[in-house]
Parts: sequence; structure tokens; C-alpha cells
Amino acid sequence: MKRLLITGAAGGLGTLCRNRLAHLADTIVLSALDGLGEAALNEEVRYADLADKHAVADLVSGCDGIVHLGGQSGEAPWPVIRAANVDGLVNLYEAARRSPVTPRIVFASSNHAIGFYEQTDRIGADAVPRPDGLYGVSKVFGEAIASMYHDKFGIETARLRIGSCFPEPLDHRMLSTWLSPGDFISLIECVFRVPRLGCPVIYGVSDNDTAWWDNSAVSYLGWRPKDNAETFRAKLDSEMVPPAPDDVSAIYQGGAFAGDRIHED
Ligand code: NAI
Ligand code: 15L
Repeated sequence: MKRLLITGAAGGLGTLCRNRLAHLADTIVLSALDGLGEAALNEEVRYADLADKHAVADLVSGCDGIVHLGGQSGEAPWPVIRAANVDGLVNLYEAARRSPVTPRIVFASSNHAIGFYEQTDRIGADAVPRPDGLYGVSKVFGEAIASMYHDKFGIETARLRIGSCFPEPLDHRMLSTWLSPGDFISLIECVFRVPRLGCPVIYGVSDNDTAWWDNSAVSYLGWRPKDNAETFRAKLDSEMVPPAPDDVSAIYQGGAFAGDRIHED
């Protein structure tokens, strides 16, 4: 690609992508609210609020790829979620539609779009959304916007329902939901390499023994996750007691998010 935009570039996954995706484009455009530091040789640093449609239009114009990681990444009062994850998504897709170059997009959706499925359920890309909070609802909205801009305007998006992407699983639920940083990066590479992407729902999950999600609908991507959270089980067991079977974090796929309150403003 000529220009790859990474939004949310100062966040956890944004920093990972900044460090490991430089080879994908001549110029990496990094965007965040703040905290990006000095630009490297092939980087451009841009500060923009996703809720500002003019700033987003400016950011997106001319980019042939976007890894959209920016946004509210957990439960919060609705005005915060709405600005970043609802208005921000409309601004991003409107900017993509109007851009002289049509970008291919990776949208960081979340397992919390389907968080009210139980951990005994096995689901694929066709599962009806069951969000576990307002944050999850905003991710369902993002997936719907991506679908509409694909059907109406042909904009391709990987609707990536990320499980838990951290250096290692942080609790027993993540033995099922963990996405290793290496598998996350190889997935993004596959998304930009495949000749025709479409607008698939993809579960961002490593090759965990106890995974709940079926990615057979996207085998055409050629993505083969290599890591398995099981290698951390003994370490986790030595560090913490697993939740009781009647604890919300042991019942629902979204874990504690399913038992969380509405965060009033
Ligand atoms: P993060 O919270 O570290 O990064 C998100 C970034 O977006 C932050 O730097 C924040 O300042 C920025 N942001 C928030 N509101 C903004 C706005 N209005 N305008 C511009 N920037 C704004 O989150 P992380 O972990 O890096 O996740 C990245 C994306 O992946 C998020 O969209 C999150 O919902 C999604 N995700 C992450 C998972 C994970 O395991 N890390 C799991 C599922 C989804
Ligand atoms: C998410 O959507 C969050 O952004 C991340 O911080 C984790 O909480 C993750 O889900 C998870 O479910 O583990």
C-alpha cells in the first residue's frame, strides 16, 4: 500500500501495530488523541478526535488501508461511547466513501458484540449479535455500518471480533478468548494480502484448545493462528483461583462485562 492509516495508534494494540506493521505501506499514518511522540522516517503523526468529521475526512483521504483501532475500548457513559464508537464510525465510513482512493478497512470489533452467549455455546460468523453492554452495542453498530458501506458502496472491511489481545492471558476466561499479539499481526497481514476480502466477521482468537468461536467461514484468508493459551494454564492456576461455576465470568463469553452495570453519566 501507499498509505496505511492506523487509528488509536497510541493505545495498546495501536502501539503493537506501529511496531510491527511498518512493512505494509510506504507511509504509515498514525492517528490518536495524543501521545504519539516523534514520527519515524516512514511515519506521519496526526492528532484527531474521531468525533470530528472534518478531521477524520482529512485523515482518511488518500489512504488505501485503514486499521481502525481508535475508540472507547470498554464500558463507559453512553455519550463517551457514542462520540467515539458511533459518531466516529459514521465519520470514518463517510470519509472512506468520499476519498479519492477506496480503502480496505480492518474494524476492531469485539467479543462483547456476542458477549451474552454462554461459554457452553459454540458460535460462528452467522451468530446473531448478543451484546453484553453499551460498549458491545456500539461494536454491533460498527459491524452494521461496515456491512452497509460494503453492500452499497463496495468498501471492504474485516469485521474483527477481537477476543482478548494481550501478551498473555490475564485470567481463566482468556484461556478461551486469548489472541496473541503475533496472531493478531499475522491476521492483519492476511486481510491486506487476500485478493478479495468482502466484509466478513472474523473472530480474533488464537488456536486455543478451549476456544468457543468457529472461523471456518473465513478459511479463504489463509490465516493460521499459531499460538495456544493452554501453554499459560499452569502459570495462571499458580497465580489465581479460577472463578466459581456460578460466577458471571464463568458463565458468559463476555465474562464480567455481562454482569456490569450501565455506567450513567
Ligand atoms: P486502547 O484503549 O488502548 O486504545 C484505544 C485508543 O483510542 C486510545 O488510545 C484512546 O485514546 C483512543 N480514543 C478513544 N476515544 C477516541 C476518540 N474520540 N478519538 C480518537 N481516539 C480515541 O484499546 P486497545 O486495547 O488498544 O484496543 C484497540 C481497539 O480494539 C478498540 O477499539 C477496542 O475496542 C478493540 N478491542 C480490543 C481488545 C483487546 O483485547 N485489546 C478486545 C476487543 C476489542
Ligand atoms: C475488549 O473489548 C476490551 O477492549 C479489552 O480491553 C478486553 O476487555 C477484551 O475485550 C476482553 O474481553 O478480554
